Amino acid sequence: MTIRTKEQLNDFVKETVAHCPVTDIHTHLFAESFGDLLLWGIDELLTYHYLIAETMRFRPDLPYEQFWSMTKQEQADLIWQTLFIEHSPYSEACRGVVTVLNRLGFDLSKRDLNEYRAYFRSVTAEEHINRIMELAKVKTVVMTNDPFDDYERAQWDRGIRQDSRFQAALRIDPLLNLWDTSWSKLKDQGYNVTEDLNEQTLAEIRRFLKDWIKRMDPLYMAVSLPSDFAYPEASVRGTIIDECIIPVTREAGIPFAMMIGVKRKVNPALRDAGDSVGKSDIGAVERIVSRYPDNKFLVTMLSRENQHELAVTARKNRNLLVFGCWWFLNNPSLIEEITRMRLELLGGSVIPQHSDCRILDQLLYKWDHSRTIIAKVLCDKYGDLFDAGWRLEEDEIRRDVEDLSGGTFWKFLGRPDPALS
Ligand code: REL
Ligand code: ZN
Repeated sequence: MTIRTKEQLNDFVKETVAHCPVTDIHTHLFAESFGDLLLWGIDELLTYHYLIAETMRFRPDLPYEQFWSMTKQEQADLIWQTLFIEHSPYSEACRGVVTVLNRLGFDLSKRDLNEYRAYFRSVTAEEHINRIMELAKVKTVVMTNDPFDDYERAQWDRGIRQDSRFQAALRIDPLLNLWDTSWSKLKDQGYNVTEDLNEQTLAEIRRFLKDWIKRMDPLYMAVSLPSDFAYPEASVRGTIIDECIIPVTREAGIPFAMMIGVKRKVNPALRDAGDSVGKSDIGAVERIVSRYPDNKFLVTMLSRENQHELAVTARKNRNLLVFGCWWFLNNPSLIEEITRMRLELLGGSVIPQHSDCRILDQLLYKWDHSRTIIAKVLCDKYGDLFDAGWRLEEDEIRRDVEDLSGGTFWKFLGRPDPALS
């Protein structure tokens, strides 16, 4: 049906974006079969590292070690008291908790953590996964799977029960960022490597990657990279990228996902909350994607300053797919600015958002909040077309929204969307 008025247009866009099932291409969530790796519930929500960082700002006299020595429930109580009772929870991470509690139907006027806790104790992980994914309208999530993590490796060794809603991504940070300690972990896994990157070691790294690709069937191979990431580079990282990552991902037909711009552990006492951001050199991205036109690259960058040049670089290289507003960019003001700019430069050949959820329940807020902004930007873009005399069919809008919600991702991978089969 053709859309005839601006009002009709806005209503239809909002409705379509709000209800379109999404593929969440980067999360830290896990299928139930991974056991304790799957985090959910109120105490996990409150002890999200974003909220730990915010709490510590209001508690200058609390020694970090004292916080870490508390039980999870005590930490959650302190965070709730500090960020939700003594202050209003309008930071994006705090607002997220409020959205989740509201979407789960809790009485927010009571602000009673124990009542929320009782609910979470009363449901099983399986029930909760089904409920959250349905409410959030997320059909597929991509996990972050780390073959260097002993607990996770043990789960793969036991044999994972498949749940096609949870797809794997092979994460290899230790290989590229911490070779001086990770080479011995490869050795422990039976690969004949030495710290020196000789031909045999490089061949064994390739064997390691191929074995894990076979085992996990990942949608892509991923790494987070520091803000001073350089390419090409005569370094351990540069060598492993050229000699191992590039040929192995090309042969497997999977993208190499680079998440660039993190400064790890600027405040180690904050643990996971102690990482920060730095501006990166877009030249490194330009050089790697243009040097390997037969490889596919998924790229997200952490600093606001890199966003425009990243979108321009994607215009020049069709093997580069830009994704998400990562971490410190996942705030309404920045999502709006970045999404607007990307749609203007790239049309629908972009993945506007991923959630980065660490806790299952967060799917509710991360996607609710992002959908509202994506719809707002789309209304403006379609509205401009409307003013210029272009009349859209409902089916055309539906198609575009499906692409932005995951269709573009699956086409880039060259794989069918498992949720559609
Ligand atoms: O995948 C990553 O490297 C990051 O997204 C995480 O390290 C980070 O802690 C995450 O929670 C950010 O949202
Ligand atoms: Zn992440």
